[in-house]
Amino acid sequence: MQALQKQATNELAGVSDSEALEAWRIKYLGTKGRVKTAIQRLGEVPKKDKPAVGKATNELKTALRSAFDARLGALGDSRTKDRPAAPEVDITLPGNKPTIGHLHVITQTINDICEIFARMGFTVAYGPEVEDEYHNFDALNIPSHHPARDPLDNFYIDEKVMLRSQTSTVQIRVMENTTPPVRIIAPGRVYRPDTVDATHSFMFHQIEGLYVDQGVTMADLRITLDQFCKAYFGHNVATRFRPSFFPFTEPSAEVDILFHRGDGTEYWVELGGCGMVHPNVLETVEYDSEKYTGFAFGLGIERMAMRKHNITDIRYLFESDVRFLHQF
Ligand code: FA5
Repeated sequence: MQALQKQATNELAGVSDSEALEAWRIKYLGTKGRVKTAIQRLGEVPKKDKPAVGKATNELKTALRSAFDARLGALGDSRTKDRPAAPEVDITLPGNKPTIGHLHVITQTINDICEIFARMGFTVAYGPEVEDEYHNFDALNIPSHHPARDPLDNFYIDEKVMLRSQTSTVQIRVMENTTPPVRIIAPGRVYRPDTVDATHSFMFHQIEGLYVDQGVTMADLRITLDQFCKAYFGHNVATRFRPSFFPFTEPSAEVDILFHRGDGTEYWVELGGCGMVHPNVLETVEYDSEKYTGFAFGLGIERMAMRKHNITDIRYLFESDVRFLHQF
């Protein structure tokens, strides 16, 4: 016992860091350590010597334990004998990088669309999302009895103020402040209490286009939208014009774009409405409708982003699941 104690104490004196101290603890005080072995071997001691040897073993254990605690304190280690070693900080490990965000796919789409129209000479205009009935309806030749004004089909704030249901409002706001020619596009959010499904949302984005000058024709409209679709979707994209009706354009059309399902089948999705600006609208903003003609269009931005990126459900765009959004 004395020899063991001497050896242990000598070794402990040479310990200079917590790693060596831990190795020392395992060697002498660990569950398979020298002290434990000594205790286990008590059985081999003759009966008459047992009390003395037992006592010496206990004293050895206590002595080494307190020598260990003293050394632990001296090394400035915050561990106590009952607590496991605190994890050491490895300052060479790479840190956790903060996630870097990027523009939402809808914002990217708006930027891309604006850039294409900019090349065709269109400048970007903006209008308010909280709008009055005059700009959302009256000035657009939508009479007070028109079903599109139904309170159930719009988000009214009070009798005369609403969240705009279309970006066509910006046509009026721009023409009120500009003498022709006018050539603008107007991207932005619009709101409608539509039932939400794979292609409809209660809040979505449109891009309005307006070109008023002398001699503007429907052929200009057709070629402008065709060129735009080719520039944005690629040269092989199929689009079509369908006759339609809007109070603020005459004649009016709807422009559709071909979508492809995974199983190889195809279907048309309506991208937006368009037409020649109605003379009543031109007169409302005090443009001479005998002298000037113009075209206008309003396209759904989500539908374009979905077609471009093969997104099958509009709701993905607004659920803000970053795993989805990171793909674009
Ligand atoms: C209009 O809003 C007209 N202001 C378009 C227009 C402008 C016509 C200028 C003539 C001249 P419409 O209600 O069809 O038209 O909406 C235009 C497009 O917005 C639709 O073709 C579709 O692409 C998109 N859209 C309409 N409702 C929703 C919805 N609930 N969710 C997502 N996109 C929608």
